[in-house]
Order: sequence, then structure tokens, then C-alpha cells
Amino acid sequence: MKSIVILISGRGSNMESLLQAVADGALPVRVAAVLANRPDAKGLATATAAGVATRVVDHKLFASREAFDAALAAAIDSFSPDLVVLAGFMRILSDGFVGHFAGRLINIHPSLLPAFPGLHTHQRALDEGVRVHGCTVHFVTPALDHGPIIVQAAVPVVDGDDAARLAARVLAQEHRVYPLAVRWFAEGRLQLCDGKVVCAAPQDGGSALISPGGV
Ligand code: NHR
Ligand code: GAR
Repeated sequence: MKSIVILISGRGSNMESLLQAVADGALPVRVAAVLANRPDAKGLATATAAGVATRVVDHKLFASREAFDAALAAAIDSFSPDLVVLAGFMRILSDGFVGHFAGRLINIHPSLLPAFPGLHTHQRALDEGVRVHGCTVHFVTPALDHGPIIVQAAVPVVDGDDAARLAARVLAQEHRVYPLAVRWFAEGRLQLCDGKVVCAAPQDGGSALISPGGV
């Protein structure tokens, strides 16, 4: 069975959805550890309660991004994971780090990339007046939020939405598609080949658009 390490910075609800999928028998991976860059990340307690090993690599204790990234990479490598899963991880990663984990590092981003890379995606989507928003699971490459797309889920933007309501609607879809993408990887059906996603997934095809329809 393949093993994964999950990186978080805060609440960890995406991490929790992955742990739940494992517990339900829907995701055939071993979660080797959950790592956080913040000692106060709420998700650490959730991981511990689920019996998963945790580590903190506090970015504030390092003089440079490179030094932090080297310590983070060493902590991850100590668990020898097949896949590294960013789940609400809030630090930009250096080219060296990304290169070290090339093809085995994925992220979930709260927008339909390439729209709205970076931060504050829900408010920016509202400000632009888009009618469709969502989330994207992608392989991480040095270009922030521009890696090859694995799967996306779309949600409608509804009159009267604020950023919090829209974020909640998107988050429900994040909790659906991230376990799906990790399962494809775990089953050996998902790879990065020459910078392109190769995915043999049943029904959905590769970079599927999942439109949940309802609000
Ligand atoms: N690193 C690389 N090289 N490439 C990507 O695609 C990455 C990445 C690191 C994180 C997640 C990403 C997101 O899904 C991610 C993708 C943090 C920031 C950011 O600006 C931007 C995008 C993402 C994560 N972080 C600030 C920084 O200076 C700190 C913000 C904070 O601590 O609150 O690192 O959106
Ligand atoms: C999620 O919406 C995730 O997509 C987003 O932060 C939230 C984390 O929630 N990620 C980013 O914005 C990365 N920059 P969680 O901690 O409950 O999973």
C-alpha cells in the first residue's frame, strides 16, 4: 500500500476528509504523518486523535525559506512517503523543494485554476462577478498554482453570496475531490509524465469537471 504525508497550516478539514476516507475504506493509503508549519495548527489535534504521527517544522525558527524548506523536506523524507499532499498549506515552496518531490507533490487550491491563483480567492471571485467558482487539485511545480491539473469541481456563485458562504460551498467539494485524486494516485492510475497529467480513472476521465449541480 502506498503511503502519504499530509502538510497543513491550520484547521485541517481537508486532511480530516482524507483521514475519514481512509477510515471508511474508500482510500487505500497509509497516512504516515501529518506535518504543520505552525505549532498552533488546529489540525494537529485532529491527526493525533486519529492516531496519526505529527511533526511541526515552524517556519518562524528559520532564517530563510531555503533553510525552512530543507528542514521540511528532511522531516518528510524521514517517513519515505510515495506522495506529499498539501492540504491548506500556506507557505510558498522553493524550486529546490518542489524539484525534490517532483511528480509526487499535490495541492488543493480554492479556485478554478488558472483563475485566481494566490490568496483570498473567494473574495476575488465575488469581486470579478464570476458565476462559476470551485477548486482544483494539481501537481505542484515551481510556478505557484500553475501545475498540471488533476481534477476540478465547480460550484455556482449565488446572489447574496459573501466570501464565507462561497468558501463553505467550495470546501464541501474540496472534501469530495481530494480523496478522489489521492485514490487515483494510490491505485497507480495517476502520474505526471513530461509535465502532463496521465490519469486512467473510471468514468470521470482525467482532468474531469465535476459539476455537483445543487447549491
Ligand atoms: N509552492 C509552489 N512552488 N508551487 C505551488 O503551486 C504551491 C506552493 C506552495 C503552496 C498552495 C497555494 C494555494 O493553494 C501552494 C502551492 C500559500 C501562498 C502564499 O502566498 C500562495 C499560494 C498557496 C499557498 N503564502 C504566503 C508566503 O509568503 C504566506 C501566507 C500566510 O502564511 O498566510 O508563503 O493557494
Ligand atoms: C482550503 O479551502 C484550501 O483549499 C485552502 O485553504 C483551505 C484550508 O482549509 N488552501 C489555500 O488557500 C492554500 N493557499 P483546511 O485547513 O480546513 O483544509
